[in-house]
Amino acid sequence: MTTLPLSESTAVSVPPMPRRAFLGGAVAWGAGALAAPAWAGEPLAARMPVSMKTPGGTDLSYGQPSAQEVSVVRREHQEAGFSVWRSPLQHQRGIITASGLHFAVHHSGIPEIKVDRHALMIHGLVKKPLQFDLERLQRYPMVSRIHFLECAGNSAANALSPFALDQTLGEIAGEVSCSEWTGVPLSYLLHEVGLQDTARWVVAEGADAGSHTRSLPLKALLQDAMVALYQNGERLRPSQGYPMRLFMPGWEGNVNVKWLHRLEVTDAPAYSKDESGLYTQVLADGRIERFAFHMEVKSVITQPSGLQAMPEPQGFFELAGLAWAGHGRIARVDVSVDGGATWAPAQLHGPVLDRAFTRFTFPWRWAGRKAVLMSRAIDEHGRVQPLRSEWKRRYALHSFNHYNAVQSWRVHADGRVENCYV
Ligand SMILES: Nc1nc2c(c(=O)[nH]1)N[C@H]1C(S)=C(S)[C@@H](COP(=O)(O)O)O[C@H]1N2
Ligand SMILES: [Mo]
Repeated sequence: MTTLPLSESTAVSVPPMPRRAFLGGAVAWGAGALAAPAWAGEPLAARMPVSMKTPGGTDLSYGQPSAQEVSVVRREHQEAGFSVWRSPLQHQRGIITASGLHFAVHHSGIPEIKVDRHALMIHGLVKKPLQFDLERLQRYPMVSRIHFLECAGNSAANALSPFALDQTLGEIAGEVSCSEWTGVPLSYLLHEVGLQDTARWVVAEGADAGSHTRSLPLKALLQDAMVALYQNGERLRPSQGYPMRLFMPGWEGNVNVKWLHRLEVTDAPAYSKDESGLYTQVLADGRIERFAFHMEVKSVITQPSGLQAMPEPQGFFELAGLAWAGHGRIARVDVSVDGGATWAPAQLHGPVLDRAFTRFTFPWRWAGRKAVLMSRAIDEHGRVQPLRSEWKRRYALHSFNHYNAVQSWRVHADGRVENCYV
C-alpha cells in the first residue's frame, strides 16, 4: 500500500467576497450581526451540541424536507372551479423548483391513472395510427431540458385588482416553476406514425374528467415539443401529469396537457371550449388575441418580497430574484431601489439557460427609509418587461392573461415589505 503525500502544506488564503457585493465600500452590517458569540471563551467540550451526544434517528424511504420547514408549502386557491396550487417562490433559491413545490392547475382534479392501462394514441391525418404506453415510450431516445412552466393567468390579481393586494410573492405570482424535464421528442413519435400532406395542427387531450384539450401548430411542435415522462430525475408527479404530459418550452401552461392520452393530427384548430374563451384575450382596441402561446419576459425579486420583513433596521442586503422568458434566454435584469427613477444591472448567475429560470442578485445598502424595489428583465431578443401602466394600456380592462409587468415591492421604514403598483 502506498500513502499519498500531503500536498496541502502551504498557507491557504481565503478569496475575498466579490467586490461588487460591497457597492464600492465596506459592508454596513447591522448592529449585532457580527458580534462575538455568547459562549466565547468556554472550553470546546462544553459547547458540544446535544445532537453529538446520542445516536441520531432513522431516515425515510422517500425523503422529506426538515419538519422545521413546514411553512414552505404550496397553497390552494379555488378559482372558477379550478384548483390552483401556487409555488412559494419567496423561499426558492436557485433555478430548480422542488418537485413537491411545483405549482399546479387542475381544471377537474387529479385523475387516478393506472399506468398499465394508460396509453397515448396518435391518430388523425397520419399514415399509421399508433398507441404508445409508458413501457413503449421508455424505449425511445430521450432528451432532458431545464425549462420554466408558467400559467397564462399567473399574476392575474396584479392585472385586475385596482389596488395592490398585500400578499406573498407565491400568492401573487406563484403560478410559475422550473424543472428538468426528460422525455421523448414528439417529432420521433410523429415520424413513426407518418404525417399526411394536409397535416397542420395537433389537438392534444388529457385523460382527466374535463378532457382538457388544446390545438397546437404542428410546425412548432416538431421543433420543440416532448412527451415528458420525468421531472427532476424521477417519474412525473401525479400533480404534473403522471405518467406522461405534453411539454412545450416557453408556451403558456395550459397547452402542456397533463395525463396526455390523445394527439389528433388535423388540418385546423379544434377551437375547443377553453381555447375559444378562457385562453383568448381582449386587447385595448377591442380586437381579440388567440393562440398567443409564448409567455413573455418577466422577473420577480424573491428576497425581500411581499409580507417579509427586513432582517435589520438598516444596512447591507443582497436582493435576489428570478427571471425567465418564453422566447429564449435572459440577457439582462435591471434593478431599481427608488421606484424606477434609476436602474442598474443586476448580476446574473449561471447557468443562464434557454426558457428557464435565471437567478439574479443585486447588492443594496438599505438606509432604513421607505424604498420601492423593482426588477425589469430583458431577453436575448431585446424584449423588455413592461411597467404595469404600459401593460394595462395594451389590454382591455378585464384582460388578465400573459401579465408580465414589473413587480414592485414597497419597503416601509419599519422594514415591512408590501406589494405595490408603480
Ligand atoms: N389534462 C390537463 N392538463 C392540464 C391542465 C388540466 O387541468 N388538465 N391544466 C393546465 C394548466 S391551466 C396549466 S397552467 C398547466 C399547469 O401545469 P402543472 O400543474 O404541472 O404546473 O397544466 C395544464 N395542463
Ligand atoms: Mo393555466
